[in-house]
Amino acid sequence: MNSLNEITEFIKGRDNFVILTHIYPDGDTLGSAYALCRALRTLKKNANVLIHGDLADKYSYLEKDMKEQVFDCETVVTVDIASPSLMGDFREEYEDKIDVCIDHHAANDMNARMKYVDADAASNCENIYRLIELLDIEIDPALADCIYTGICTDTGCFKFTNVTPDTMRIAAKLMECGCRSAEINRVMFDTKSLARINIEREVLNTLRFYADNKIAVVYTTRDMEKRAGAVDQDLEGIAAIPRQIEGVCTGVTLKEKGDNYYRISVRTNGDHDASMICGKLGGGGHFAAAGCSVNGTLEEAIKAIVRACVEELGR
Ligand SMILES: [Mn+2]
Repeated sequence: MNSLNEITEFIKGRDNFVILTHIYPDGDTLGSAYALCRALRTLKKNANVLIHGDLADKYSYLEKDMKEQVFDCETVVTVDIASPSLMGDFREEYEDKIDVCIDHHAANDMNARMKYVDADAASNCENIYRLIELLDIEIDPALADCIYTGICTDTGCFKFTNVTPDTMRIAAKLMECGCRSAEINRVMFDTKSLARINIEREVLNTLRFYADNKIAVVYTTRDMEKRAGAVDQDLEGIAAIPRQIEGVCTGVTLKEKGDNYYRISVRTNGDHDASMICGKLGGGGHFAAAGCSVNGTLEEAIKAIVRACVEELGR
């Protein structure tokens, strides 16, 4: 592990930066990368960001007014990447050439010449903010937007237990620098695709209760997804819906993946062990969130998972 001061000095002496983001890019890896890229360019250095696939529309402001630069790569930086397996398409070319790794995952197992991991940071963008402070760069509104994006998305809009007083202090500084916090919050948290709303409407129609309303079950089928025009991205977080109902201890979501084949997600309120429930059907996961797969008709699958949930409720 290196200090941020050491990394700052190293970066000052280098040029021609390639900044790598993780697969299935989220607001934190993207915000970190574009923030660092903007900062380096402010220092008159060459820098590009590499991402997997196209930048999703809702993140387009991150790269506003930035053009890809042409240069031979000299310095490789990874941001918010916890493990080589998350490097995706970039692994083959860059895995053995990483100069600087900046991250906030406790389990980080990257190999890099210099490494800074602060597992107490709610978002990697908080690390990037500190680095930019040490580089003594003035934070303009576009740069502030990038950093703010990672902080708000990794904290569920400042809602999760990972938020620290420092998280709030940095967010306050970013507001003073002119970040568009309300607009970014709206796009990240209060905006859904029409397909998502359509699938939610159908999902709510499938709602059933068991065990004195303590267990709530919903499901999606391939037909429903087709009618809604929903792709995988639109189904993200659907499993959280049944657990949101007041009084429900265990929320179950079944997703039809093939003929007589269902992927099941279980979310509990923390009093009951979701990994135990899913373990009974050959799955596993965490205490409050777990999953398993079941072969059979929809009704058979529901019966099997509800039985497992009832057993756990009675324990
Ligand atoms: Mn992150």
